[in-house]
Amino acid sequence: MLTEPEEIQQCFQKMEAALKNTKRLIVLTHDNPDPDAVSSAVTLAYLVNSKFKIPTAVKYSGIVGRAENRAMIRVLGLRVTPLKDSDFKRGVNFAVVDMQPGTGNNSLPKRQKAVIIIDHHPLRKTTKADFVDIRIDYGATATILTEYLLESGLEISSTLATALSYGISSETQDLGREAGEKDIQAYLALFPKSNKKLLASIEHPKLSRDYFITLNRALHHSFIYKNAIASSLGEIENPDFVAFIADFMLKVERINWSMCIGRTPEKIIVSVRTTNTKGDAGNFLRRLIGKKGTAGGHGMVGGGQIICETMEHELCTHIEEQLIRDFLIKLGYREPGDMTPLLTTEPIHT
Ligand SMILES: [Mn+2]
Repeated sequence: MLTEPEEIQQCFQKMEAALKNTKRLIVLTHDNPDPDAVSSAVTLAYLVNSKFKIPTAVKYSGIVGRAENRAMIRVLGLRVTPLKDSDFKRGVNFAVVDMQPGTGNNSLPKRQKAVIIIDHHPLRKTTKADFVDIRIDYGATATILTEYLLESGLEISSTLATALSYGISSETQDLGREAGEKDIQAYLALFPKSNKKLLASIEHPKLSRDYFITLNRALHHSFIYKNAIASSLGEIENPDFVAFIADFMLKVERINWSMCIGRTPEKIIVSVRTTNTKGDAGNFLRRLIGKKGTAGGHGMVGGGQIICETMEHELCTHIEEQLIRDFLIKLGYREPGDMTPLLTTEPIHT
């Protein structure tokens, strides 16, 4: 069952109150936004604009790297643009979706408070806004926004329905990962309104040659130890590749835990995935990264980053190797010395 209409109506009232001094609202996603973040942001922007007559814009930092995510923005013609310094003006307020300020995965400056926060990650102690809606039992933030949209009485365009459908399905790996009844119901409600042809073209995009080059590198730099796989990509241009490889390597038979590390000029980026529904990947990664950086996530998905702009190359490499060792130790392996290359030609005995 979806959330009771009365409850959603109360959310609208609180949201309207939170926006009373807002002349213009910028809806900000986390950095390098994924389909859950983008679809949630465009839906919130539409709701606020249509219901409360406040001009809105959707902004992000970082890059949209994954081919599917780029395709989604392109084929649906979604208006999302990079956040600029000039966006910070008097009367302009911020809403954030699919993230919470101070997590390390977003570019909302410390001095800028958000008036609205809508998210499905665990509530942080520091999270404060005039309107906060955090539902950690939801597989996707897009599910929360779908409930809002369904209850708003506004027209649901096929563009929004398609974006939200893809937001939910990609975030939950086709409703298989961390999806609950609400995610399924929201997806079903959107299904008749979504454009299947566009959805298919988003899900099966053309891939750049750079994709194959990085994939090749990932295949050659992936190592297996018992039920765990670790992939080290070195320097990458597209930060999204780290999460993609972490997901992809979980497909290897007998593997239950996957970690991928890559490095941009600014950050070491780490993704952890597990098939263990009680794996608590977000906390797992937070403990793994510790004070070196920031991390978050949910049960089967974790992401983190370590700022490395001013670090020597060797130190970065050392940190990455240490992370892989700690990853295995945290999984309970005492002597994680010999990892087998994924592409070994030797028969593997397990
Ligand atoms: Mn999400």
